[in-house]
Amino acid sequence: MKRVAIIGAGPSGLAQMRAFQSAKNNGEEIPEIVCFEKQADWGGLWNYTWRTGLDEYGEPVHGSMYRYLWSNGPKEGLEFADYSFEEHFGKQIASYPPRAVLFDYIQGRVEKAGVRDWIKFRTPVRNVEWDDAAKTFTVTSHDLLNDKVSTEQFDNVVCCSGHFSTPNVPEFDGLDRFNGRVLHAHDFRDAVEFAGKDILIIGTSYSAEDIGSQCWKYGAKTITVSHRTAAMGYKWPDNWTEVPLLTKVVGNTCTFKDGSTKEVDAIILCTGYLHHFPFMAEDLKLRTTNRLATASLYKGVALVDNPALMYIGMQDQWFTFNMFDAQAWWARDVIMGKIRTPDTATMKADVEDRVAREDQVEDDYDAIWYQGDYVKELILETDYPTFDVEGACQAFKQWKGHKKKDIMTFRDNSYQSVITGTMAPAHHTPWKDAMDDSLESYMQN
Ligand code: FAD
Ligand code: NA7
Repeated sequence: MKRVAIIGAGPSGLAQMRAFQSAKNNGEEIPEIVCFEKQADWGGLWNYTWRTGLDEYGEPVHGSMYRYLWSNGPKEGLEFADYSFEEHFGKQIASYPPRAVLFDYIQGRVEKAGVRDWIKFRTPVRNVEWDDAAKTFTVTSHDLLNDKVSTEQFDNVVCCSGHFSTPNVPEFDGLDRFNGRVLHAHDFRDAVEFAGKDILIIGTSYSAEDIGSQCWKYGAKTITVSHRTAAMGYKWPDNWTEVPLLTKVVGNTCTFKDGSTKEVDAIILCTGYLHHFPFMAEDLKLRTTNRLATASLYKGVALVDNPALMYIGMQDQWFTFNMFDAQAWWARDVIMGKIRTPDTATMKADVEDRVAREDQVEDDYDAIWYQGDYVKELILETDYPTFDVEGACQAFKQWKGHKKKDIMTFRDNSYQSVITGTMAPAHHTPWKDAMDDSLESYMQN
């Protein structure tokens, strides 16, 4: 019997386990699965922790999520095709659930599947190597609870360790003498800390937009967002300004590329994350930037130089949970011999084609459909339940429109489920006034 190691029990690793369990349910003989998870529970980033820096075992804290985080895109774009929100909650729910609600939903499917026993919690993978003669991987892991290091052989490894955890931290002149607090988005936990403060955010992507919005919602005095490439350009509240890139910091005074200045109390670096796989041997490491067409992955999943190793969820993400599912079902079928990977030259050409097509993408709408087409391509090759991917793209398009209309009210909109066809109800309270982000409060619709 084949043995498969899954690294990480976040949404991608859970998708991989659900894919195998679904084949087993259909009467197929599946490989032995061992999932290694360094945290004490599943859910990946959705498993909130107050900790920052190192955890109680001296391990780097994985979590990058913060209190009061609500989904930054409509749930109708990420719904599992085999487990709808209505199946989980017994009713349709509003479109932008807070973290705790999505965490509950993610858990529901795998609790039903009964795969928890496949996971070794509190067990980080320390090393993965390929033995070309034996055609096996040697995986070394560390059981932190018993302080025991073990080595095992596997036929395949599926790396689901995420790529929004290791911060990308640029340097700016004078930061070392700044008189306030400097932190990366990875270490941001609670907007209340910044109530009444003047804050500077560097970056213009999701973290910048959402952490800025959180700070605004919870009472920051002013928000200044500094961009390297272009301003976000939304209609921001009056106490929100967009400025060019930070050039230097003297005391509390920040100077920007256009010569303008601003006194701030805190600087939050929303400058993205690194794909970081310190546990992989050099020849197995995925080296890519955060983009739609990841380097070196055939079909965005199998490592071209060694397709026995798969990476799930390594793309920049419009689609998330349902894309991880599409990838996981495809990886499962490669591992179970139902899909054959072609020769190396053909796999390389596939990557080049994906990169070239991404380079043609002109705007966010093109990017949404590019990734939608990718999801469609993968699900056509497996028995993952077909769903209306076009409808999910349309939900993302409406979402973009709602953000352009009003960035502080976009979460008050509702969309139609592409799985059940039901329209989401409006949430009982507008997002900007909804301070309670608990599951209990959200379910009171
Ligand atoms: P992760 O969720 O990062 O899980 C990876 C798992 O691997 C973790 O449990 C980790 O402990 C484990 N792991 C890592 N290294 C090892 C190791 N060496 N050994 C063993 N285990 C290991 N997506 C959305 O759809 N909607 C949102 O609103 C949204 N908001 C986000 C907000 C923030 C702040 C961030 C950072 C991301 C957000 N995302 C959102 C995107 C997010 O990437 C996905 O939703 C999802 O969590 C990715 O799942 P994953 O399993 O690939 O990675
Ligand atoms: P992203 O989406 O990778 O964005 C990173 C941002 O950081 C982007 O605006 C970059 O600007 C900016 N950046 C990166 N390096 C620098 C330097 N050196 N100077 C200034 N600005 C810089 O990361 P996010 O954290 O926003 O989002 C990641 C996930 O978290 C996402 O999926 C969400 O769901 C939540 P650029 O445009 O390249 O000039």
